[in-house]
Amino acid sequence: MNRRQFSVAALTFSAGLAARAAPAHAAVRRIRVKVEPARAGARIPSDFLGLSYESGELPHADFFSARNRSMVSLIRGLGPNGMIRIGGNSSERTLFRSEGGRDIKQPRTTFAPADVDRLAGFMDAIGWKLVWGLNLATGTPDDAAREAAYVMRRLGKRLAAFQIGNEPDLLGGDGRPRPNGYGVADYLREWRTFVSAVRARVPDARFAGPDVAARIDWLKPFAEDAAKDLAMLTYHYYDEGPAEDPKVSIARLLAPDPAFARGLEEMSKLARGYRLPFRLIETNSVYNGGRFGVSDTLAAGIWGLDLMFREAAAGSAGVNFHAGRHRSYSPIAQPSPLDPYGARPLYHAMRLFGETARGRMVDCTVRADGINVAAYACRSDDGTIRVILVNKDLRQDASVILDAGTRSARAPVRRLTGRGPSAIDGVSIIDDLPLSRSHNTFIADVPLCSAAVVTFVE
Ligand code: BDP
Repeated sequence: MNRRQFSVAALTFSAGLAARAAPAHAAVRRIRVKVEPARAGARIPSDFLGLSYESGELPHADFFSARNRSMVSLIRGLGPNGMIRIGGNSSERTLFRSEGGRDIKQPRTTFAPADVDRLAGFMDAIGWKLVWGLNLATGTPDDAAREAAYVMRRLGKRLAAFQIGNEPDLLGGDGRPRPNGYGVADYLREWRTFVSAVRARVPDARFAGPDVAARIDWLKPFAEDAAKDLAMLTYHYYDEGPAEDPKVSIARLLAPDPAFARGLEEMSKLARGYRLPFRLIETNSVYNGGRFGVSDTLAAGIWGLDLMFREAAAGSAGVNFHAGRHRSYSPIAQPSPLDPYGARPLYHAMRLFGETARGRMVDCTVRADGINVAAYACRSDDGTIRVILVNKDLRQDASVILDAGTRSARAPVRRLTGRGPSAIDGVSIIDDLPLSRSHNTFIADVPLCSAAVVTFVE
């Protein structure tokens, strides 16, 4: 399976949706949600939230810098713990130029010790952990070892793991850095060489991988061989793409993607089997940088909120949204070069997740025939139950009959909302009137393309 096959699956599915398109804005739909607070699932790690950035950003003096105050304060606004991952396609083209570094033509970006020092200041300012991607495609094991040694020296206390290569399942093919047919066995062979070189200089280095774009089937052979060296298993996911494809749309983004569901189930099963955490270390709505009018809208925020809770419910250790100063899918972006960084709808989704996802996920079932609504619940260690209702439908408002399994009489509501699915500005988290109990249930209205978090304090 590769990216193209992912896209084909999504395409077929949305064609099906169009065929049974309802008239615009049908009536409110009643659905039922039932929470079982005693049936606890996965614990949500405090560093679940994450951002992913290109290594190519490292040489830009104004980016990863403690002086980039607007970005620092937005990241801090997401919570005291989280994970920054540095890697992406550009990590396969960068070279660390320490004293004595090779001067080769191939990598397009070089970065220096001073860039790593500046990043260390930035990381201290935000207080998050770090995952660092090393160049497998165009670098040597020796380059990687020198780079790792310096990164460890400056960022060791924050470093969760190194990764070796970005999306190695896409490395092989015509015009690519590896021959056609490059498979997981080839990758593992190279991976081992890199691990040995890095360990020779950084004996206690920890690794994460394999960072696949789509080949979830690489995970098993990889874990089988590498588990003892791994801090976590990682994979990537983009819902739609490429960005230039005219078919990319909000409707397709919000439609369920069965391939994602299968991948997540597989990851979760495998990680449990190897007793390793797993993390969606790079994701976003539309690959090739995102699509303006889709990736920067309320709909993308709703998509991202749903994705995070699905991952949490499946036992994932976290989600890193891929970002960059001008990319349309970036949760934090700079509207134009001299502006401070600002929050996009996806950022508000991350913030709402951070405020809500406490303790453990608990069982929550939704009966929502014919409407695209998801529901999740978690129970914090003090017993507070929070229910997350995500209406991904573009045509129907939902009226949720909610049985939260608690004795609370009143339940405050917070919403992620805006002026409509394609809203870019004015998307925010708002407090709404509390719900009151009637018999054993609460009724929560969740308009199309919005989300509500209902909190039950016993
Ligand atoms: C991913 C790459 C990342 C890209 C992103 C995209 O890892 O470097 O920036 O796709 O296409 O596959 O937006």
